[in-house]
Amino acid sequence: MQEYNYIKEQDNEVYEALMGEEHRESVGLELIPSENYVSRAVFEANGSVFQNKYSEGYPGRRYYGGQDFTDQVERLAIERACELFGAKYANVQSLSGAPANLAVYSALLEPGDTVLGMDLSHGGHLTHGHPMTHPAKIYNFVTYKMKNPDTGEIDFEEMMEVAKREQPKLIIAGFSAYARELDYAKFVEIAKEVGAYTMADMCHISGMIAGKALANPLDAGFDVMVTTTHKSMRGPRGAIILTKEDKVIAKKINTSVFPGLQGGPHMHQIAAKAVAFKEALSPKFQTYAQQILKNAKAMEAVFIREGVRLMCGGTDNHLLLADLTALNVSGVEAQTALDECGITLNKNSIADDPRGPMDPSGIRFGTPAITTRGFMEEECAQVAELMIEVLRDKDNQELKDRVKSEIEALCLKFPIPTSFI
Ligand code: DSN
Repeated sequence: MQEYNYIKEQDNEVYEALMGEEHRESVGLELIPSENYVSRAVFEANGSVFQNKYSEGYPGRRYYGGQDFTDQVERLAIERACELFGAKYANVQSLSGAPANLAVYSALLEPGDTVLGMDLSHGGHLTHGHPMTHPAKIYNFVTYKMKNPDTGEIDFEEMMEVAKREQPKLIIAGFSAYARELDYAKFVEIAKEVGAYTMADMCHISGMIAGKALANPLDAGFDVMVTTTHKSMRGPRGAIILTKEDKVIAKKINTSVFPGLQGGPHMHQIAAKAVAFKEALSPKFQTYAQQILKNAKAMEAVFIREGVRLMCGGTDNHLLLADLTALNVSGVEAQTALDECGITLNKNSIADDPRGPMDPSGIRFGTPAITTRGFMEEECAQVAELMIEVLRDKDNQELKDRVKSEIEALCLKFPIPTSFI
């Protein structure tokens, strides 16, 4: 457990909240597929002296003095990000996923331009055009869907038709609730046909791309790739934007991030990204990335065996989406019951969900965080079995108490690691 001696001494209220969260994370399982645990080295960099510095601009071209070490650490982050993903250019200043996506839109589009992205209800992300977002007020978003939610097959014929009709300037591949590998070459083919840029929003799966366990969209010819750094990458909260080799696009993106959308970069976060990227470059990270996928398959096997409907028919990546309609449990009820047992996941809409987004039919869960803890297929299957037991009898307090004890025992056996090496 982390010591917070200075906070303890001067701010008891925050100290209590910190202790509460430390305890919650140590005795419960994190199955939200976008969450993870960072090493102490990443923590240290994120809480470091770089927090104190303003560094508007880019290495070698800053507006303020005193930049010897900010330049050093930002260059390290850039070099390592490029090496990880086979890119020539990287912007490592973007604060998180939503601003990173907006930075790419602002770099490549004019207000009113059309963007083609995956429908939110079929797995796309809020920032790919949900009407409540600011980008949706600036750009015209149109969507593509899965042809068959039970296999996850994307309807590329429809996508081509929509692209020809709507003439998008940008086509997005990427998702936050979709469980199959994407055929990136197909996206590039359609984009070429209509003269659109391609952007891969790989926030969820970048850890597995970095770890060579999943395909890299930059290798298939994507213009730009965006990813957060705190999900399967096991880095600090933040994002990066990568360009394979087009200098003009990379320059537009840098200008769009600063001064277009942001002021001083968060240098402590950039230092922590550099530390995380070094970890991700190690062979151990490749083993981790492979294990995330094996663990998701182990959970998939249990859900399929028990007859629970999985969207996409299963998973090729780190996440699973279960439709609980047949179990007569809503996503909210499932989330609440499992939370009581120390299993944290999120309610989630299923494709064309008949229920609303705040009370959807499904749950979304995944394996990056439990794999960081050291879980293998056996433990993941055990967790899936416990989940299904609870879902089938969600009001049984005795059962939930027993499951909670079993989860706590697993957590004790697999404590959150402090060191990456
Ligand atoms: N909130 C993240 C997720 O859970 O997918 C993405 O923004």
